Amino acid sequence: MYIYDDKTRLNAFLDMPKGGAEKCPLCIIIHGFTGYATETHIIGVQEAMNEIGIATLRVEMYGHGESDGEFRNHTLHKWISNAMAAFDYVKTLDFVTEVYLCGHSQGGLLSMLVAPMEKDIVKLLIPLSPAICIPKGARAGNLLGIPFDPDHVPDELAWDDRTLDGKYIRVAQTIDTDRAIAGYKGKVLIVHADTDEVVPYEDSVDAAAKYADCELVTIKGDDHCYNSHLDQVTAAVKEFLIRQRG
Ligand code: FER
Repeated sequence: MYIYDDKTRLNAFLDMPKGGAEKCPLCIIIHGFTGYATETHIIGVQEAMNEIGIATLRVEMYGHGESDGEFRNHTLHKWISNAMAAFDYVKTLDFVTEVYLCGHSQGGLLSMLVAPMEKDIVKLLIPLSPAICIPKGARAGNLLGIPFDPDHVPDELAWDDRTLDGKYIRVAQTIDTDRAIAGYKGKVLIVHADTDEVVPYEDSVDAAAKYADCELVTIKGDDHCYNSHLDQVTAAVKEFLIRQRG
């Protein structure tokens, strides 16, 4: 199925709880930078939620997966707009009793930024290995291990076989994660591996302490996408959701 953010077509997957349900909560799930909705760790979280009676809406953001847009032109502002379009869609679904928001890495950062914007309806927030380092790195002049002058942002960032327009950096420099954290008073679960090779685990420890009501689950000895212990991630997510629902 597709969700439209004005003329941008976003590819999305709506999955209902196992065994069906007339009315149920729904969790929006967002992938990370260069990611997509059918990655193993995204499907793992989706299936875990469907198992315990929660519908999921996995949405592919601008320039990612089968959605419109070029990767090189994506920015966090476009992703924020895309996520809000997903909220508009969810608000039209009569079967939805409560809305949760979950994202991995850049999608985890996005979930943290959008939660305060939609705080009247986001009942639970679940950032997975959130890439809090992106705004920090954009301001400090280092993203993806590539150094640049943050006061004279380059036209593009190039690595491997990919390029990212400089506007990604210009936008990321403006993102205020602390303000987003302060603006969301609902319950939060952060899950992060302590040996994440891409996004610093310590940023999640700091964020968890700053949130009004946050639990941090540390996955020991795993990588950014939980290739060793995805089962521990899905168990933590399920346990949190079951406990919150009572
Ligand atoms: C970076 C570190 C992490 C970065 C992006 C990420 C663009 C995102 C990772 C992900 O979403 O998986 O320096 O720069």
